[in-house]
Amino acid sequence: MKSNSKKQLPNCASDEFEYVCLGDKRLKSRLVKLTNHFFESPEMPINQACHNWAETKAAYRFLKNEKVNEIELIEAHSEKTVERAKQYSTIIAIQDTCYFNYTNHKKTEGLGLISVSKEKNNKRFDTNGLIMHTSFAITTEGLPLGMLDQQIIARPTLSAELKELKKRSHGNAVPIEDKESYRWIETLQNSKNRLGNSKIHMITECDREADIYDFFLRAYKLETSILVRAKSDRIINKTSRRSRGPQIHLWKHMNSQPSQGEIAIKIPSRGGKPSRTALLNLRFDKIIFSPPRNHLNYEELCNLKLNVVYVLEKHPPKGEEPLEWMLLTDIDVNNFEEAEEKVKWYSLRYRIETFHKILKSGLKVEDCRLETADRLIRYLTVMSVIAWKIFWITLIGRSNPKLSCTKFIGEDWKILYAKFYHTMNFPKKPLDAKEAIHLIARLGGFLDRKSDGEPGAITMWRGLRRLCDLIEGWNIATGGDSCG
Ligand SMILES: [Mn+2]
Repeated sequence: MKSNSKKQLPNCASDEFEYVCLGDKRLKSRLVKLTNHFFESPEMPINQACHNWAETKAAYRFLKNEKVNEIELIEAHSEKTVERAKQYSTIIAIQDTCYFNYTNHKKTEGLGLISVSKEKNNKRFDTNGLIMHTSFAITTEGLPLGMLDQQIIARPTLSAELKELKKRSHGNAVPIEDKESYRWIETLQNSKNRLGNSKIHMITECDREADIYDFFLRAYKLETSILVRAKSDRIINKTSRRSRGPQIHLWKHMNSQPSQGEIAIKIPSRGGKPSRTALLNLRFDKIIFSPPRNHLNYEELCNLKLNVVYVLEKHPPKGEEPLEWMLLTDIDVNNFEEAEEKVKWYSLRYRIETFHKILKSGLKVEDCRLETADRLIRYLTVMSVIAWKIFWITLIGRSNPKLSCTKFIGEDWKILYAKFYHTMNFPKKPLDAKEAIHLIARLGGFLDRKSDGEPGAITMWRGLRRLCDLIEGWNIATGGDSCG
């Protein structure tokens, strides 16, 4: 007898937690159930995703359980990420921070401050929520492999003393371990550890927030590669620490280098602006990067040798800022091709922004009403794995169009086939990834015209949800017999 309960998608999201222990079998099987419920109905509130009251209660109990340590969940998932990464010689680990706003959830305890702004009447307005910092691994083609590390925290309030010290020294006199920016370094270290002694070349890629001397220094000590967009126009190539000679600033220096050629970069649509292809002038050089003068350990710190790749858009569209990236890396850049490669890699950084967008606009995690920050943190961890999985399915058809779709929907491709082709005469060979993904996306509203390009992640999860309904309907109609 087969039950009529909702069928899980094969190769479902809970596979990611295969290596979790939690010290308790029942706790683990609850995690598996809950993950699959959330994956099947990712945009639904917990009670709706869980189908019935007993399941809902069990889910809430799980999220409340102090034995459920989110670090353990991430470690288990990252082991899977590393398994996937092993097929590639080089991977990019994108680090970025995402802020979840729970200000309107007045009853939620333990949240931290995200930002402070002034309202029109000059009253202070606090935004409360959680801060999530992730190392998100992708291939050099942009396929998301999963997370290598993640920290979700409620920002602690700074002591008055530390606040004062920070203010006086522009942040430099505070030990890096006490600064919020330490999360970049910690995540770098964790990601590196997770890869263990595998031969994978990991390049950690960060936006301007990570333009911190201590971050470059740690990467140097860990012998791990980084690619960071520069923020500060620091003095470079100092001949000595006490030098009084002319000072060279990074931007001026790079602008005085001859252009080595042009490259074209596709900029995805953003904030209502259409996507466009930007034509960039490319320059590169080697520089010496010194520690900041007011650094706590200034005297003991070494100069770092870095490579700079600088691109500037030649003719930006009217009214638009030219695209400009000043990229700092510890990877050798000796010719145009090597410089171009770094720019291509950096242009994939928005993958992590899409990941955040899936969590916020797709999975609507900011609508979740749990009573404490700890529970929200566990919830966000599970949802991050689900968001990655949806993203992965969306893109696998692009990077690997000939892959068999059984890799992600098992034998259920036949249900998809029957739905669209109105026949039960299935071809011997399962659909390939690209075709299956287009069909799933069409269930989610994708029109699949020539001009539509490839379906996005949000359309994909809508389609996946409808596929789950189709599978369920199929099971009810056939008494649970799969069509294979
Ligand atoms: Mn950022």
